Amino acid sequence: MSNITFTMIKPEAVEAGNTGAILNKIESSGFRIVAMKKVLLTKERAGEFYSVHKERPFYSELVDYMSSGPIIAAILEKDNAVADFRELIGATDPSEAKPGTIRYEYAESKGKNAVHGSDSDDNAQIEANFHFSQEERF
Ligand code: DAT
Ligand code: MG
Repeated sequence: MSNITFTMIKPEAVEAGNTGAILNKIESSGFRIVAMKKVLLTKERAGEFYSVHKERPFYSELVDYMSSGPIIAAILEKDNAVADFRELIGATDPSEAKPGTIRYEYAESKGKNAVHGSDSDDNAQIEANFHFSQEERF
């Protein structure tokens, strides 16, 4: 059965002009773009999105970074979308990401790691709903 995941292309990758290359990799890996937009998150919105991490030491750095420039937010559809997308993006720390993964190719550091990917089907739904209404999905 086809299901969804949620992704963001993060500020450093958008700023570096890697949006097209990353979207090409996503589509050529079999993901269908259901919804997509470019958006500048306020600190408040970024903080809400990452609220599960609010007790972690890197939380304020993460919120500052994710609100520092525009991101591309998208809902992606594929069989086994969540797990397959985590495989495509690679490890959180790009120095541990496998060659060929998006983070291996485009991430700058563990914090500035080019892309977000949902970690479960439940979180994919929550994150997709955070950014998109039903009317924005095709
Ligand atoms: P992932 O994005 O691979 O799911 P995560 O959910 O553990 O990783 O963390 C969310 C984001 O927070 C991650 O993409 C980058 C940032 N981050 C995680 N660990 C970090 C650390 N030790 N130092 C700085 N930023 C970190
Ligand atoms: Mg995560």
